[in-house]
Amino acid sequence: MSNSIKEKISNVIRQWDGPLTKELLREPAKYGLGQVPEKLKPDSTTTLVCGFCSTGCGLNVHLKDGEAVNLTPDTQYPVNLGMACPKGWEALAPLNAKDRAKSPMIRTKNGKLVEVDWDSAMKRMVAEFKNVQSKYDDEAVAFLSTGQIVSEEMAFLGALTKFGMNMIHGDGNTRQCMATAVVSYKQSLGFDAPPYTYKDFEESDVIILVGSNLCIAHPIMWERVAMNKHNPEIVVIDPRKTETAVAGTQHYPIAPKSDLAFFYGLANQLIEQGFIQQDYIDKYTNGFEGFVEHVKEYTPEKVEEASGIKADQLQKLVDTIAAGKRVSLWWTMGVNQSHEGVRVAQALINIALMTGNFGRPGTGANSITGQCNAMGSRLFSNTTNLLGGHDFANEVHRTKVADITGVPVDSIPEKMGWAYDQIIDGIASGKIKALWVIATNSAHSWINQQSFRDIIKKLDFLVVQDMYHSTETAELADMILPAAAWGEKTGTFINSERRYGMVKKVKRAPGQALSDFNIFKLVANYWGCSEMFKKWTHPEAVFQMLKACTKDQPCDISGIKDYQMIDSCGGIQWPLLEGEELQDHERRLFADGKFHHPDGKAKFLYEEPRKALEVPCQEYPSWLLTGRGTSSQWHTQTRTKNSSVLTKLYPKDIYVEINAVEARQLKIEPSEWVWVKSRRGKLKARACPSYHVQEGQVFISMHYPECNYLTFPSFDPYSRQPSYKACAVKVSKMEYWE
Ligand SMILES: Nc1nc2c(c(=O)[nH]1)N[C@H]1C(S)=C(S)[C@@H](COP(=O)(O)OP(=O)(O)OC[C@H]3O[C@@H](n4cnc5c(=O)[nH]c(N)nc54)[C@H](O)[C@@H]3O)O[C@H]1N2
Ligand SMILES: Nc1nc2c(c(=O)[nH]1)N[C@H]1C(S)=C(S)[C@@H](COP(=O)(O)OP(=O)(O)OC[C@H]3O[C@@H](n4cnc5c(=O)[nH]c(N)nc54)[C@H](O)[C@@H]3O)O[C@H]1N2
Ligand code: SF4
Ligand SMILES: [Mo]
Repeated sequence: MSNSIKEKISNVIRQWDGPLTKELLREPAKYGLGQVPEKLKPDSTTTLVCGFCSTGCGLNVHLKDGEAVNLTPDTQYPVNLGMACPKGWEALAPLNAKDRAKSPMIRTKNGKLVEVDWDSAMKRMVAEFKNVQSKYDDEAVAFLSTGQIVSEEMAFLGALTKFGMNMIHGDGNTRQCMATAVVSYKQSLGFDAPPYTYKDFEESDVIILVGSNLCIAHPIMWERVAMNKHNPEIVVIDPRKTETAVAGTQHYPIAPKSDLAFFYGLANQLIEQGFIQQDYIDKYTNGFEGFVEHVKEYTPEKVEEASGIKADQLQKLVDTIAAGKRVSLWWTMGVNQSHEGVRVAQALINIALMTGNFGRPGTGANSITGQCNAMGSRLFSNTTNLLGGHDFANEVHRTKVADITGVPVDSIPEKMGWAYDQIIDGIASGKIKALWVIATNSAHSWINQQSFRDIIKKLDFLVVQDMYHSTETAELADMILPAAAWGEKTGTFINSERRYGMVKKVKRAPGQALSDFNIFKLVANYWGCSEMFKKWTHPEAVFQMLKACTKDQPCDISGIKDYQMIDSCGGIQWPLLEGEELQDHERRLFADGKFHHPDGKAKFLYEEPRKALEVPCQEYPSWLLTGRGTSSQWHTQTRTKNSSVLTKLYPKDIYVEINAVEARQLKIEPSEWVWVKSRRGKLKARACPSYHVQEGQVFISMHYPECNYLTFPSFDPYSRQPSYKACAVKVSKMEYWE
């Protein structure tokens, strides 16, 4: 299709997200609501970035009579080169589900949710929130948001709540997911800057995957590994023999939460045996001497004691790294979700730095992101930093953001708000009385679920803004706001390799559902602060402001002209400076060895390992590991359960993987229902005996709502990310009457 037709189509799509004021309520059809959608070019194709995982595949969506009818992976898109996983292929199916929220709903006194119009919903929400703020204080209203809406929406939410509605506390599900990577990069490199490009999967000769089940969690990144022509060693460090470990060339089944001792021991051997790049260390880093001293005590014996990995196996890994010319270390939730995840991630960064595996093709200490726009939330959610990686406490930063966005500088708070767990604690202690939850399903995904549910009852008012009215969290809500979903609205995502990609409206949202962007606009109107947001007219206007916010930051994208440029380039990685020509589709950071600390050097950071707060004991003898189950399931399943294709590809019932020898000892047969109990709760699951989990460990996938009734609430002290993958449980046979 020619570019001019593409441009016309995207212009039409953009019109659908036109300005919205109270007028919308008088003339809904004019704004694409109600019965009369404005038609797209009848039969055409346009490219969108997938709305599930952070890989960010390009999908060609085919329209008929102005509505998306099906899709095919884009063969030209530099990320996926014509491939998609089952979720990508089925991305349109969840939009047509029966349980889509089509109208705002309010819970009546008898506990029933009833449909109301937007006017009543907005009046009620604003009244409840203002009431709480005047009865307690401004901080008594908080929000929980997401890595799964477009950056323009996240930014609007963060600005509206913190600048317009005087909130201080707001966080997102990115805390459950990426907080550890953010903090570790910030402390070590001076900025949250994942350095890699996907081409590095193809260019490495040693790929080390730590706590990352790439084959099912990021299948198209795995396809990029499969395209590697250097016959790479693929090393998997994971307590379980995952799909990725089976497909790799070396597996180190370390004991759960022994990573820190293991990687310090590995570093110690690399240093002792002289496999380091002293000139790189001298030129580009600080603190190496202290690190050498720190790791000295991590002898192979100590490593074996902590991790179960024997000296000769450790040596094999040392030799593999030493022989590698381009070694890359990649990590995901096995590292981030830990009581000491920040230091583990930094242990990986340290190894990459001291072996000179940074900034060159096929190298790096690389955090793989999770959700489609977790990277957007890291820069633009206005939670852990002020828009664009700025600092709330810095007056110059506040002034810059105020000037660009048109909000008064004194409306920008000087302090950062609480983290997710602190917000929940705040509800428990009565400091937070109203909560607005946007595009996350806390009543399934948050840790230690029974406690969460007990606490949430203490709220005076809970608003849930979701594309479905049936989520576990929506079921607890006092009010549901119906949101348009991916494919029904416009904006940008940033993928794992820092690539901006377009999301477009290719379908009309059902009923009265509005894009999150337009919901925020409505709230601003009813709150009485729309004047402050008069520059925030539509997603692309916000994009231009966010772009201006990134100027002179490491994530500077002042060289991206507009949406059209992102669209026609197949996505654009940050940074791209003003005047810089986009010459390469695969750009990595730190080729010049210049890091973002004031002295330009990276830091070696390390600490004594700490024991997990709950470990297996006589009564609860097994570690519970949790995580992704299949490539066809997405998180709390609100979307993937609505595809008849995907539901055929994963087990219907919750299952627990248990070591086959232990299952035999317990006389447990495959598929038999068993109890799994922890100190906090119990669940019934089908037994799945296998040799992929070690003795003394079991695995349950997070996609089933029961899973988090077992998990233990401990948190990394620096990132406050929950440690979802370590608690003590007991598996037992069910009695015949149970
Ligand atoms: N199909 C599918 N894909 C997804 C998602 C999904 O829901 N479904 N979610 C997306 C999101 S948001 C995320 S964050 C990513 C997550 O992607 P991954 O992190 O790859 O997935 P997980 O299964 O959560 O965890 C990875 C591995 O960590 C291991 N692990 C547990 N404890 C430890 C430990 O102490 N040390 C080490 N080294 N490893 C450990 C587990 O055994 C598990 O195999 O996936 C993304 N992709
Ligand atoms: N035990 C255990 N628990 C875990 C994990 C684990 O490994 N183990 N992993 C954690 C991780 S890494 C993550 S990222 C979290 C994920 O946890 P959640 O964020 O709770 O999971 P999702 O199911 O993705 O929830 C997204 C919600 O947003 C809705 N939604 C989708 N699109 C839109 C939209 O455009 N607008 C609006 N308003 N709503 C939308 C969906 O219907 C859904 O209800 O789970 C965490 N929980
Ligand atoms: S790998 Fe991720 S981005 Fe690509 S199609 Fe699958 S879910 Fe979508
Ligand atoms: Mo995640």
